[in-house]
This record gives sequence, C-alpha cells and structure tokens, in this order.
Amino acid sequence: MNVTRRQFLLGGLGIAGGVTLAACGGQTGGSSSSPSVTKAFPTPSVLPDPAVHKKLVAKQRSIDLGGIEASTWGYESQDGNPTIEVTAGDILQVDIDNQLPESTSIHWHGLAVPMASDGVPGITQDPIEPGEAFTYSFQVPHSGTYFYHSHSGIQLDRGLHAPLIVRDPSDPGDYDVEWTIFLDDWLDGIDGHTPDEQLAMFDSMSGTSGASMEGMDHSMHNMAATTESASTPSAGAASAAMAGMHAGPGDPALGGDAGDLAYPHYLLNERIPAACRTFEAKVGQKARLRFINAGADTIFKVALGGHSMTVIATDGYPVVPKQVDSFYLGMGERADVEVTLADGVFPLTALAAGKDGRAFALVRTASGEAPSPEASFVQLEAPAAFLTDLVAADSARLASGEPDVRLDVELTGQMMPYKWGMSIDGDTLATVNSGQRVLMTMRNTTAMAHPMHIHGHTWSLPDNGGLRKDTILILPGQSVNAELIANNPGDWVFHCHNGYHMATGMMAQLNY
Ligand SMILES: [Cu+2]
Repeated sequence: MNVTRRQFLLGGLGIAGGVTLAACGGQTGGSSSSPSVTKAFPTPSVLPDPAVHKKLVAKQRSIDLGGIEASTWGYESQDGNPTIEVTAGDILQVDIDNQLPESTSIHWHGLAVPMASDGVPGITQDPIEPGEAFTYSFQVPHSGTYFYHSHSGIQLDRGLHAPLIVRDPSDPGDYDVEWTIFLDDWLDGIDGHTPDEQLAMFDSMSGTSGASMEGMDHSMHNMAATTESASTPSAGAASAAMAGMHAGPGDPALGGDAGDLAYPHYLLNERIPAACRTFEAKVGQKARLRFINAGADTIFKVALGGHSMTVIATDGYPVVPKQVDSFYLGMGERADVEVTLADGVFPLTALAAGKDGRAFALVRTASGEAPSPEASFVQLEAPAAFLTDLVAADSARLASGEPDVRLDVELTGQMMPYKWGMSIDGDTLATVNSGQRVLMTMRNTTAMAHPMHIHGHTWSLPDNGGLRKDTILILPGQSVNAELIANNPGDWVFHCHNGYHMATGMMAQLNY
C-alpha cells in the first residue's frame, strides 16, 4: 500500500490527527563571508507553471514547545504549513516576504539548484532586507528528504527552517505510514536568550575582539547561568561549561567535544519530551521515517525502542539497506529509515550526543502505558552506526573516474580562543573548471566533529562505498575523501553545519 498524501500530512509537523499531543511520562543578517560585496548577482528566472507555489512570511512569532512559549523567528506559510512537499522534476516557487528586523535568505539544503536560487547572501544573492521580498524558483532536481533554512548570520538557530520532502515519481514507496522527524536544539526566546547573544559571547572569546580573560570569565558565567536557568537543569553541564566550555559529558564515539552549547531544550517536531508527539499506526504496518537534524550545534543519537531500523537513504540518495539499532545524525544530515511496527507503545529517542538532554516522541500501535522520556532501552544503549558506514545503492553511484583536480581541505580551530576555520590548499577559495572531477580531501585537525556541507552538489565518497552525501560528519583526526563533478556552474560555499562555526569562519568556496 502506498503512502497517501493525507497520511503524509498527518505525519507532518504540527498537524493534529495521526500526530497527537500526548502527556508523556541582530546584529547581522548578512552572510558572515562578505556582506559588503558589491557584485551583481543573477536573479532567479521565475519558471512558468509551478507545481508548488509557497508564500512564506519570515517574521517574529511565538511557538508553543509544549507548555513553554518561545519567542522566535519563523516562517508563516499562507497555506498554514511551512513544510514543502513536492515531486522531483516539479517547478517549485517560493515567495518570501521578510518581516524580520534584519536581512534574511533561504537555502534549499541538499538540493543542487541553480546558483541564483541557492540563498547565500553575499555569495549568490543580495541579502533580503527587512520589508523586501524575494522569489526563489527552480526545477526540483532530485527526490529525497531535505529541509530549507535561513543562511543569514546565526538565524539557523532560530525557528527559520522547515522540512522539504521531494517524492520520486518512479518510486511511490512501499510503506503504509510516513513520518517526518524534525530534530532541533533550542535556546531562542528561552529566558530572554537569543542565538545572536550566544554568537556575541563566542565572538568575545575569539581573542580578536580585544576581550580580556576577565571578559571570557564573565561570558562563561553567563553561559553557566543559562544552563542553570533551563527547565531541566544539569549541574554537570553547568560546571562543565564553567570549567571548559564543554556542552556536556561527551560521547567517546564522537572522539572529542560534543558541541559548544548545552541547550535548555531539544525538540522533536517542535516539542519538548514532556509534551511529546505521538505517531500512531497499526501493528505490522511498515513506516518510513524521515529524520532531519535541523539543530545548530547538536549531533543526535537516534533509536526506536523495541525495533531495529533499516536505513534506506541518506541526504536524498539511496543506500544498500542496512539494519541498525541506532545511528548518529549530524547537523544538516538526513536519514530515511524503514521499520515494521511491533505491538505496543515505543520510545523514539534522539539523545543529544555527548550532552545532557534528548528529544523524544512516542510510536503507538496499541493501547498501553507510555514509556517515560527518560527511560533507556537496548537500542539506545547499543553503539550507534555512523551514516558514513553506509554504502551507496547502485542507482546512486557516480561513474568511477580519475580526479582532474585534487584539493586539500583543512578544518581548524578550537573553543578557546573561540576560532574555527577551514582552508583549501591554504586559501578560502578554489577555482576549478566546468566538467572537472574534483576530489577534496577533508582533514579534521580539531577536537570536535564537524558536519561538512556543500552547496549545489552531492559528494560521492570513494572510500565509503561510493556513498552520496551533501553533509558529512567528520570526526576529530579523521580524513575523508569526497568527490564531485563540476556540473552546476556557480559560486558554491561549503562549510561546517554547526551554525556557530559557520558564522565565525568555518566556510570556504568553490567557484567555476
Ligand atoms: Cu564545525
């Protein structure tokens, strides 16, 4: 039985019905790169007869995280649902009206769209200033699980993001229900905090703004206070923040620091664990779960109690199906998973890896008592798979070939002083030629994992079974080879998808 549109919508974000509520036990809107650049940017050609025409307003709004009101910035859609559902090959048009107090942009994360619609202010377009509008228009190039988000400043860590699901017209999918699982780390509007304030704090620790050690101490105390004022206080996280800016106890499998920030909340489809979503289905039904990590600084470890999961795709491209108990999902990564549902009520848990906290929902096929959000279970305690352990399905493979260009990419930086960067052969810009096969060797010299994301392309990982990824989680000390074919001319950024790392310089550019 194929999934129907109605089932999909019911499984979508913030929609009542199949997903019900249950009591569970600026300062700169421009790109950090070059906001003052004066080059003339191509304007997206508005294509005729869009199959989906979305009208969004970016605005200040309040959202209910489950009894906690958060004042944030988000997208209001004229049709009531900012999730975009479209079929590969369709024309998608999105009109964005910027009612925010600062400039903004939209990036179609993972989709190889023409440069004019890629949404990076200062690189592919002028910032969309407050009160201005902009129209993105493109033919959707590929099926899969994607999302869209602001690419301006640290707006990624606000509510300016939503799922983008692209159906494959030749593969309707052999499953009964479909759920989109949107994971996020959340601080915006909690106790008056904002991502811009966090970014300013990190900037004050960069050693380049004239901040003294005294200033750093002050910042650290602010951070500890932030943690302590959270509704799920963790003395461990607070003292760790005081001691060394660690975001939590760490996860040995990630090989270093878990992230930069202990967030007050981790969300699954905009809900805290205490007011979680429930996904309902019938025993024996086959479910497709589309996981998206929209967080700015949190790698999630995902598991479903009572089930192993079969990963069938990542970043929009099919893989040789692999059964896992749990897996890591870095910021910007997506994974499509199939599960045949057992009889009962099951915890769907996304641990904030290496931090104190989790996102949570319930999967219910029967009446019965719901497990506590805090409960652990076999699959959650099992070692988690990395998506880079997957192998590309034959249909997803790039034809093999010798690279025409080899680029050495080095990831650098540390927490103290707070400074993150990257270079390509010692520079921040590389120029190649159209049609070339480009091999990037990305070396992580830091003590933290970085999810590296490229625009306009999907890499092929020759040493990882030809796996296709647009976002690759690279562990401390790890080196990853990633190839692309230069077949989408333009100026393309690639960067760490930790919002704070990107905003403070972990970004480079590939032009052709
Ligand atoms: Cu990073």
